[in-house]
Amino acid sequence: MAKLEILEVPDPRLRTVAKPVETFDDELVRLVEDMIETMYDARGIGLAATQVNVHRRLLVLDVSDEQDTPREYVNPEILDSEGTETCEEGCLSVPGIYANVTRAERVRVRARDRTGNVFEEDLDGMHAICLQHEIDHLDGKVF
Ligand code: GNR
Ligand code: NI
Repeated sequence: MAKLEILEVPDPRLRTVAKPVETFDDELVRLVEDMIETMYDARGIGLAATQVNVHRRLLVLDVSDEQDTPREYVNPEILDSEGTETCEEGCLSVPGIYANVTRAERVRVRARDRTGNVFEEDLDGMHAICLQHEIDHLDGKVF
């Protein structure tokens, strides 16, 4: 596994809109593993591929207290969302800055894992907030 460099503002590469992952190969498996390692090393609860200068639609997150439950979402799509919630968010690409962001409180997401298996989940709390934060990165947005 390898730790990847995290881009920081005002790097214009953070504004790139990521394209779908089309090939589920060993290189993708390695990228997912490296992103999980990079997220833990940086003490983040999520990381989007955009932040490591890979402009493909995948993200990892781990909102567990023990930081032992990494999750991966390849080509995530929000199918449905409900409610609103405002949270003070941080971002590894914007060190030292915290901003109040309002997002959906609950989301239903469809995505694939590193092997291409499709799954759907209903998320709430930090899990929902973090997923939406990471999808913003894939769309070239930084809070
Ligand atoms: O580590 C992170 N913490 C965080 C806190 C509140 C809302 C969102 C986040 S995501 C952030 C890691 C990051 O920058 N992911 O892109
Ligand atoms: Ni971020």
